[in-house]
Amino acid sequence: MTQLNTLASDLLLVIDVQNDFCPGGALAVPDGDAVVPVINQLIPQFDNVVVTQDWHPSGHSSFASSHNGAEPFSTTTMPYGVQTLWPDHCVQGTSGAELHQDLLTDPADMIIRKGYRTAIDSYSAFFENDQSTPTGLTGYLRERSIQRVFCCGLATDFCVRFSAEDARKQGLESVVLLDACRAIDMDGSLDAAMQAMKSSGVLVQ
Ligand code: VGL
Ligand code: ZN
Repeated sequence: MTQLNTLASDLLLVIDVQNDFCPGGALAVPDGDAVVPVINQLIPQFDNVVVTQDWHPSGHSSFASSHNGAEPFSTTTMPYGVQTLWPDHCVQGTSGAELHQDLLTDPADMIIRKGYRTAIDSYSAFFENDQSTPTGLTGYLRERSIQRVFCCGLATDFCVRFSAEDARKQGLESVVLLDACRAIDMDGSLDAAMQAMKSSGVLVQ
């Protein structure tokens, strides 16, 4: 079990541990539910815990089904850049959007939802994919005097990656706990994520 020496100014950021990202879900991450017991051991080690929830309206622009003839896992160009198109997932109010039922979320201070604007996807817990629309998490963490963010959850190469990088951009220390993450790993996305996180000063351990 991972035993960390945490400080009162540390935060555990638990990213998108939702049914649709677990085996049997609409956008299943291989072995995704294996993170649940690991994260459940981490939660009691932190004074501050924030959980994120991918939370899309039906017909969201990141869904392949919203683009004529597009296949899931292809890409398109949005006004804010290249966007991967996904199977419909984490639709607001569906069981797929619910957090995994075994995740011990009671100690969480806040559950932050993201990706709820139809026209724009949001991987990061801090900014949507235009890299300028804030979720409000930076202000919340600043007011709570958080200095270091430990990231875990799903998926390593998308929402964990961009959350960890944005934490650095907000002047926070950023750590990714790999054994508490699982990756989608399409087209080399995991290698790319590892490179990008390390070169932006994220501690990957
Ligand atoms: C995610 C793809 C689409 C994630 C969310 O949680 O990593 N990936 N939406
Ligand atoms: Zn999503």
